[in-house]
Amino acid sequence: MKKVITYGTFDLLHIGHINLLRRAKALGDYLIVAVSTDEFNAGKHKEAYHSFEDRKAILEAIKYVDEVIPETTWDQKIKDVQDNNVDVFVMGNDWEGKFDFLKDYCEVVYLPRTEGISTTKIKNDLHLAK
Ligand code: C2G
Repeated sequence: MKKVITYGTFDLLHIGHINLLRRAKALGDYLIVAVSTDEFNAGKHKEAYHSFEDRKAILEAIKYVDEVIPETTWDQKIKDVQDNNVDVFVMGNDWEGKFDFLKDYCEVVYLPRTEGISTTKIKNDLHLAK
């Protein structure tokens, strides 16, 4: 069984997230998503609208996703890859090159981002909505 892993906040779920998850799953048979905890997000200077528990439950409801684990630190990736026998690590290409150190442990794939959508854009557009 070919196992794939990806990481992210996945707040205000949108088509960019779904495209990423669909394409990540297509690279194997089993997709693990490590979703950022609220505390970890604070470290990314991000404050998610949905709580960790809700973002986890939302991801678990997506047919491409087989398992959701917490992302609590930047440096858990090697251990996650080893502990879960992961074959492929996938991220959107806004992270191009940032996780190449994982190439010693698994395949590393950066996928093109979906243009024109982001959680930040949604928040800004809603804020401007009258
Ligand atoms: N994404 C995408 N297209 C978009 C928006 C996001 O392909 N229009 C991808 C991102 O590249 C990422 C995933 O969807 O691979 C999740 O995006 P975020 O929730 O913004 O994740 P991020 O804050 O980048 O956290 O350790 C890694 C970090 O946890 C990644």
